[in-house]
Amino acid sequence: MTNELQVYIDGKYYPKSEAKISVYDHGFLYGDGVFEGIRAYNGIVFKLKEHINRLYRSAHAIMLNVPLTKTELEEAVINTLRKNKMNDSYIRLIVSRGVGDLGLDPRKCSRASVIIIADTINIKAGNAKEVGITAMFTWVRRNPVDATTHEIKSLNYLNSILGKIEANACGVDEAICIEPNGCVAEGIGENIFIVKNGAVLTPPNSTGALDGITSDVIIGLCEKLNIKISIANLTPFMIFTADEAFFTGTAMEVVPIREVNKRVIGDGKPGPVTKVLMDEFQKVIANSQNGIKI
Ligand code: PXG
Repeated sequence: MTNELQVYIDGKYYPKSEAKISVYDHGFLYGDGVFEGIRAYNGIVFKLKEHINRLYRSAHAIMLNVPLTKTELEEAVINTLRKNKMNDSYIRLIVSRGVGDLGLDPRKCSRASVIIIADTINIKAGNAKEVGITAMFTWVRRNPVDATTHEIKSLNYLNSILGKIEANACGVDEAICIEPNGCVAEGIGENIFIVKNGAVLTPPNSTGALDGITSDVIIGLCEKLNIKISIANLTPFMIFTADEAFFTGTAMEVVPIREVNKRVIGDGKPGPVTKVLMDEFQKVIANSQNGIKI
């Protein structure tokens, strides 16, 4: 069993088959906790500080005390990768409210738990980057900003899962989520962008979309490359009639969208601006300097 993945739970490592948390953990009982999905490429954890900062913002919003400092958390992520001898990985960092009783009151949970899973990244996307994926607007509205907004990366992802169930049932690759006012928010675990007349547009976080780390890189790249970039409310009509559309996220990176609710986007092929941004994103990964070598 020496080759088993080692999972970090509260300062100790457990083989994957023995890495367990209590059924009384409020993360399990109520989705009460926060998480991050992080990638390591060739020995560097991509945007680790940004992910840890976002985790802390999510925790702050739900009044969850992370039991480690940001530096300790960074070290714990790096050490988990070292322990597993992993240079390329998909890392799941979780801070759960911890063990309480069966009531909702988080005061019963005396200590939050930190869990770090460093797994291999399994890109099932096939040739999605070359041909694009299909998407659909789902009937499931995004969690409103005055509810369990997706600005908080909480353990409560049922909203996204409902979107995915709908996409699966319709034979479509990914769901796009609309916020309660009717504007487009994001994918189920990706931010969304369109290109219209050479300009790039993406919705504001006030639609309840997550402040994506990949999307921040893309916005920065547009600025660097002198591509006009606007943060603007997007309607479903604007998506249908876009010249190009794409998703961004840690897991899928940048992926073109070729069809939305059976409307072909542009000419149905990855467009020129999308292609430039996909290439430039790969360069950012390759030149990534802000990581600690694993
Ligand atoms: N919006 C939401 C709601 C997300 O959960 C993104 C956007 C993209 O953000 P980043 O920072 O990754 O560019 C996410 C990302 C997966 C997966 O395996 C992805 C996410 C969560 C759970 C699973 O694709 N989050």
